[in-house]
Amino acid sequence: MLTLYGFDVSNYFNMIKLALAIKGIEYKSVILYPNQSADYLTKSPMGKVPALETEQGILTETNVILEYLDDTYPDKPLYPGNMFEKAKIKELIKITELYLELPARRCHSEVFFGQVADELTKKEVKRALCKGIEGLARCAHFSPYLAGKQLTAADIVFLYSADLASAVAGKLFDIDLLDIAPGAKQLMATLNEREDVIKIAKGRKIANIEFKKYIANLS
Ligand SMILES: N[C@@H](CCC(=O)N[C@@H](CS)C(=O)NCC(=O)O)C(=O)O
Repeated sequence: MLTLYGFDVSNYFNMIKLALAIKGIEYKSVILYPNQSADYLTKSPMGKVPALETEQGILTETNVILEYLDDTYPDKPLYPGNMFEKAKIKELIKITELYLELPARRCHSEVFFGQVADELTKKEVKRALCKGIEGLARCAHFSPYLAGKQLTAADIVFLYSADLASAVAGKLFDIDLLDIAPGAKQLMATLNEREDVIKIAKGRKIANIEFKKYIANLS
């Protein structure tokens, strides 16, 4: 059986949980925070989560895991069969990660953990997030899903990355990020109504209590 390493507050971990839920794949979870212990580094080279243990070995990097799951469990596909269309899904995922997720992360400490980021960082992040959502708006369809009529892996990544980016933009810059991409808010609402997404959100809320204590003890 597959084993998923990570914790329920992690948006990347939740991307994999949602993919597993959509596909109805059985797995067990080992709850752990990212860490640099010698033991965990043998599993996850950067000490990050998620990591997925398969019968053949361990995989890390969320997009890699999503593709592995789709190739290995083809029921309820998360990528189209057509190679060009598949590449377009990967493009959407890459754009979401590089231009929304990663810039927003630079300000997570201020937005979620109350540690103030410096002004230059905030200026850069504000600019990057606006450019990122504008870029996504240019290549996404939002009809209703990111790439068209079918839910794909790009929607899973959008759901868990754009919500955090949007929280950063709202809290630090008073910008409604999702408003900049017509259709993005509706898609976010549609995804958030799904039972599997609601279940994951409940787990996240509960896990957040312990995670906040863990973070407070670190500082
Ligand atoms: N590129 C990685 C990023 C995963 C990631 O950043 N996970 C966070 C938790 S949400 C983490 O492990 N952070 C700890 C760290 O950056 O050292 C992926 O796609 O899986």
